[in-house]
Amino acid sequence: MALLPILRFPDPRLKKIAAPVAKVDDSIRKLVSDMAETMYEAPGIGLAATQVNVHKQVVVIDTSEDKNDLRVFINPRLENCTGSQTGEEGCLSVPGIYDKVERAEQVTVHYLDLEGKPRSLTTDGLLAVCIQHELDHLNGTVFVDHLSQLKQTRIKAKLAKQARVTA
Ligand code: K1U
Ligand code: ZN
Repeated sequence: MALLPILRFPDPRLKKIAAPVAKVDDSIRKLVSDMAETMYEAPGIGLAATQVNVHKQVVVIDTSEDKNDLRVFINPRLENCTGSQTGEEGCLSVPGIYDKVERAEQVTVHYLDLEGKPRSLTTDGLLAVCIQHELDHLNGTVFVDHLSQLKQTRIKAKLAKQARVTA
């Protein structure tokens, strides 16, 4: 296993659109393993391959308290997004920034598992939010893109200042 470097907003590589995985093979399983290690170490509750500069449709999520319920979504597709919920989101690519985002309350996601088998999951609450946040990453969208231009400008200035201080 290996820890992978996480791209930081506003890195333009976070805007790339991820390609579908043609075959779920050992290279994809190794990527998933490395992404899971990176997510747990961060720590975070989700990670999209885009964030580690791999532009393939792969997502890992674990919203459990005990960090023992790893979920893997390959080539995920959302369907039947219903209702709405608004909650604070953070992002490992936007460290130290949290803000409210409106999302669907319930979603169904179709995806491939680690054996390449088609699966689907209908869920709500935090897991539904996290799925929507991670699928946004695969489409080149970061949660701050949902905020006002004024907030985005302030966030960019804050992150640039943080980067100068830590340089
Ligand atoms: O995509 C990411 O950068 C991961 C992100 C996922 C997420 C968080 C909140 C709402 C929607 C999606 C994070 O994991 S940020 C860190 C975080 O939320 C967290 C960290 C430690 C413990 C619990 C939560
Ligand atoms: Zn994120």
